[in-house]
Amino acid sequence: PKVIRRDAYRAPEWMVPEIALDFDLDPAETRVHATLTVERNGDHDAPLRLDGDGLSPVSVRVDGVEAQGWHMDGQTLVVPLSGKAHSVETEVRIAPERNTQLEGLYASGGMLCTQCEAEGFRRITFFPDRPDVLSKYKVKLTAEKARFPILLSNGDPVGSGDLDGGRHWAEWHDPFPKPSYLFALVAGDLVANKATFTTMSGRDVELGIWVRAPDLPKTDHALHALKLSMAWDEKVYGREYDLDVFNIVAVGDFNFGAMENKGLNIFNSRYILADPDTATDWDYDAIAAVVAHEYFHNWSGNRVTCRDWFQLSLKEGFTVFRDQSFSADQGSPAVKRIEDVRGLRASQFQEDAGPLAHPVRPDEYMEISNFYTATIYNKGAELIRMMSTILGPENFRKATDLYFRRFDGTAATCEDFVLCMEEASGIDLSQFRRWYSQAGTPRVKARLEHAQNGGRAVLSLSQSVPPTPGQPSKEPMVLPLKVKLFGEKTGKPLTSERLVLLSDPSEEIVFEDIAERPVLSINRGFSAPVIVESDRDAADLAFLSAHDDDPFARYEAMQQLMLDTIVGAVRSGKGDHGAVIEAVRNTLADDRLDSAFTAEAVLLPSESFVGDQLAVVDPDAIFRAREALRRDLGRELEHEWRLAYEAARANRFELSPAAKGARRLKSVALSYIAASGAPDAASLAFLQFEKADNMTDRQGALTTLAGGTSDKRVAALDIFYQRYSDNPLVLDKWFQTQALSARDDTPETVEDLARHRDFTLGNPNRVRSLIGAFSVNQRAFHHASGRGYRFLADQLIALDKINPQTAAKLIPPLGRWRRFDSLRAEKMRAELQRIVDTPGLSKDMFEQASKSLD
Ligand code: B3K
Ligand code: ZN
Repeated sequence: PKVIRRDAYRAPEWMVPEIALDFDLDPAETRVHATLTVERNGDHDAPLRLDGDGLSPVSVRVDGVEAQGWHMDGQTLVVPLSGKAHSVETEVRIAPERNTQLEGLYASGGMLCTQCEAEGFRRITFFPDRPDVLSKYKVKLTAEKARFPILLSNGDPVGSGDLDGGRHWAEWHDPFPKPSYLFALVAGDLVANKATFTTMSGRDVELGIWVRAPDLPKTDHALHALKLSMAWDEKVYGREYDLDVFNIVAVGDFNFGAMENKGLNIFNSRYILADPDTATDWDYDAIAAVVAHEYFHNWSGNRVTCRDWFQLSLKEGFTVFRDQSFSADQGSPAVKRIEDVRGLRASQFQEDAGPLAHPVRPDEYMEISNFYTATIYNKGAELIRMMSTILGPENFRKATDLYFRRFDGTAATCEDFVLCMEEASGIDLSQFRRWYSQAGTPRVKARLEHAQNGGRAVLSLSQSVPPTPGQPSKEPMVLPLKVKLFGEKTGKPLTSERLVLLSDPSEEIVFEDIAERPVLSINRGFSAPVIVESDRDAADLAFLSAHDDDPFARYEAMQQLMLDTIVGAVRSGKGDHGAVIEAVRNTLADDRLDSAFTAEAVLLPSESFVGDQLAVVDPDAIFRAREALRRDLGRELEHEWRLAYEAARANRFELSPAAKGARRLKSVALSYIAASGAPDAASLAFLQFEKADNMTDRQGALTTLAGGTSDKRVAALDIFYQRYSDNPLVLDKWFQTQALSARDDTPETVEDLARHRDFTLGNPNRVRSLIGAFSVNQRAFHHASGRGYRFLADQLIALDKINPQTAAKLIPPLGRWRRFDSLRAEKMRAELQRIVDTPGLSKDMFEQASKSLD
């Protein structure tokens, strides 16, 4: 496959200011007629080249007459044109019901819908399918009225009517020029939960969340989140919505979370549907975050779009930052930051340390679908966050205002964004730009020295960025580190918080008048996405976990203490658990903390995060060391866990942050009670399972039971299955809970589940809930026999034929082979090789698997 390079960018040869699309919709055969108004861009005599994928033209007309001399160059339609502007018409036939890739126009649950980002539009019609070609769309949809009573597209509705033979039509016009990746249509038997939102300038917008009739009662939360998002973007960024309608449609088969098509968002149903019986608190929060994310794209992505796909983080990093800030404002900012950092470490840090590491603005790709990564999204969001920290809130807002004003209606670059940051603030970000070009997670070494009586403390900082594929050596970065010192004796702050901009390879920071031994609090709020290595010992970390006034830093100190303890135990074979137990005891006893924070703070770092600290990952040793600590925490603090459990149990079900926090702590406490080996743990869990009036409690209890050996385990899994067998989103939880189980027999269980009658490779959510979950279950996936690797490769080879995009996303766990012992590494490589050698492999899979082998 061909490699696309960022520096090969050329402006489009032809622009398409307008397009009219006429769809005759039918699942078996849909006719697509397109009329493009094309304009030569610049002085050249190149023909018009229109991207296609699996299309062959039924007819090609230029300025109303049958075209002469057109030809196909591979998948591309080449039309010679003589003048400056023409009208070009094409007609193609496509078969949505045979589209299993879920890209382009496809069928899902009886409806027809589209997914075009990044390059799906070329599977619908011939077009210059690149984000810097912006067009005004007029779309006419015709379909059988009984099967497809609702016909939606981008923009505002302009007309509809009935036709002979039971068919009807609807027409939509979108006044905002947009790239083809933002095109969407939906045809189906749908109902809407509707509301009106009045914008800041007093315009009424009709909102609609469209679902199949039985799902209507589960749409209130998404609708509410949409209204909150619209108000938040007005208040925080001054951004107002711009069409008369805003529609969201939920579909059951979707390759990722959701899609920000102009005025017609299409969502994976798991990010829309919720009621207490079927959705967890986590689901509720994720729905609000994704609704907000897609809505925020209306400005950061749609009004200002990307010049080319190398600029993807321009819209994704910025929009993730915006949705993170929104969620922080709805609940606890500290807990939100903890969750985001946990996610960043679990996915992005691993990506940055492996064979698929790439810069936030990549230099090359084979298949752009492979670059919708944690680096583009989450590290990209950290870059925006760092700039907002460096600029301060007022300058940051000035800079985003400038960006939106200057680039409205255009396709911009990451560089354009940084230039606005500089211009609005007067701050030079030359060196900061390396964050866009250098891959790899920076490491910071921090040593604090205190002259006994002199009162002066010196913080020595040094930084390095590890080599990554294609980037053997790195330049120093700008790292905004929030730092503060605390007095060990008094427990009080000795300094105010300082923002240190570390930009040299090493620097010394001096603090005067430090009267007592200081303890270092660094990278507070996770102000820079880096790995900090400090010389703080267990006592310092325990101290910070109790006294730091930044909740994130408090959490971080506890995590580091737990991590050091587990890593120490893996290395030496025996664990000293005293410091962790005392720190957790103090945290549980601190009644000023809210429950959600406490629940996060007392959770042990994941097995895979422990693995990331070791030169060679030994999954079994890590599991044993971590379980031993869990068991001791359970036993030594059994009384405290029971108190916490009982206190949380007293809460009634509601969706307030306090009640959600209580449920979170309840499930954590339950899992520690089970870890203690208490004889009544299984019956406690089973009771919670049976009596639960919400999915958070029910799934929490099921998770505890599914990870254990009690005979209640099978009963609970059966009851759960029977109760929800007609609800695909809840069945996903049933598969996932078993795939994540710590039981010894998880590899067999997962192999059996892949043959279960409810398992299908056709639905991406189901695939992720079983295969995706299993592949991040460190101990089960890395079973020494290699059966986990073989299972994953078998599934991915089969899935590649159905849905290459979803298959390719699941390659990374195999690409971690360098981190394991040679026996495992060889088995992992062999499976990657088997994938690469598979005849007819997709470009998506080839890129991921071949890069992972290197
Ligand atoms: N922009 C889409 C992601 C498209 C993924 C294409 N492979 C959703 C989002 O980030 O909001
Ligand atoms: Zn996005």
